[in-house]
Amino acid sequence: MSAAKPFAISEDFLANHNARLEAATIEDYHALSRALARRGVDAEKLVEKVMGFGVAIPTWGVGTGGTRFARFPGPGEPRNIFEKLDDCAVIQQLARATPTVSPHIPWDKVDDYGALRDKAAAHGLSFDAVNSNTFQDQPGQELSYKFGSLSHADARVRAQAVAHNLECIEIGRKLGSKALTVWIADGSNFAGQSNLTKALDRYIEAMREIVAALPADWRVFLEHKLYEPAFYSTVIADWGTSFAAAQELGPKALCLVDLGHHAPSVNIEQIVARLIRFKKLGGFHFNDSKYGDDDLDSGSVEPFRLFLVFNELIDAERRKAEGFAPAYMIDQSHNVTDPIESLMQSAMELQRAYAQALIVDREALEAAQEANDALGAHLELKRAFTTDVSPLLAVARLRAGGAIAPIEAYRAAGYRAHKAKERPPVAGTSAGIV
Ligand code: PSV
Ligand code: MN
Repeated sequence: MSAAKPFAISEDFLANHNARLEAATIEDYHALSRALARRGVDAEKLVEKVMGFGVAIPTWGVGTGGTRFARFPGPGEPRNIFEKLDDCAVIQQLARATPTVSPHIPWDKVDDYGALRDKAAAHGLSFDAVNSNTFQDQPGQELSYKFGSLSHADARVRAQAVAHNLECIEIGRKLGSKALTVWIADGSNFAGQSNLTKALDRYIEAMREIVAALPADWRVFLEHKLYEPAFYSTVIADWGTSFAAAQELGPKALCLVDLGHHAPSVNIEQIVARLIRFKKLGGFHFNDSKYGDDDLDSGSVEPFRLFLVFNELIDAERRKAEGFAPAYMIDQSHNVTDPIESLMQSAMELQRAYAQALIVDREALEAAQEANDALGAHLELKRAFTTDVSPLLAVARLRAGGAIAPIEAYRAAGYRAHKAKERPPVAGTSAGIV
């Protein structure tokens, strides 16, 4: 590897790229502002809200992902967490919606977490929830997670899994994080393989130890998932189990909704509304899916569903729902795209859904609901959803110092080609999810 300074997109380059698009963008923004004003919506306030929107990038998302069949690495992939942070910084530089990073331990383990925190800070980034990993065995690990972790029949395996989560909390403290996300792959593949009740009991007991070790200002997010890798039963399979466990575990335990972790056609926005109602919505892993846990890019398959989720979030925000402070994180696997492009596009789709949900006429919606005007209520949502807020998002990015057109700017800058030269692949690089 060359000792030269790693390539970065210069502010001059960005300014020149923006300059060519600025006049048309402002013109479109003014037209949109006028249209919104006729509906009583102040575009300037929306721009401010959009500028305040942030979603965390998953460190594992900047490497090319894969399936259980294969992974096709892309050029110039980051080879370690420091290079991953460089890529996260570009995403934030151009799209201005991702000021935080969600790390995964042990994938992002280093010797010096102070250096990692400093590197992130130098990029203007900070750390969101730390994700633990007891769904894989690590080299040199004493006991295997093949038959489970926090719910394992063997107390020694459970203790090892608890210890890993405590280590994640310690690492998170050093990184300035304030939350731990726990997803377990525990479950069974055969009817009768596992005692369904005892498995959950053991999980809750193990989680109690983790909750007890949380610093006072920390939260733990329980992530449910219907199936995979367990295909007959999963210990934390659905939001009901997650919610009940979080109730037993107390106020620091909240539920995390990964959009791909539900049965097909389940009403995710209603799950979100329920969790808000019970003060147990901790956060999200955003992605999109058509069949299962596809880990496709946010908003790429079902943008209307994403909008409906944000509609519930804005509804809660407006009525100042008690305990409502969800953490927003992306959790995707980029198998066929440049991960940086996918993450910028996803962050912008999330901002889009957020802005569209903000322009719903809530008084008109409520009036229609109260009058049992089913179509009228639906049309209020559709009016917001079909509004093209792109110029508004572009202006928010421009004012925040980002790119009017992030993907075009990224391509024109040749970032990936530079990284391909700087980062020759090394054997054993574990980029992405396989
Ligand atoms: C599991 O499918 C999951 O959604 C969990 O959040 C993991 O931590 C993540 O994917 C990465 O594999
Ligand atoms: Mn997830």
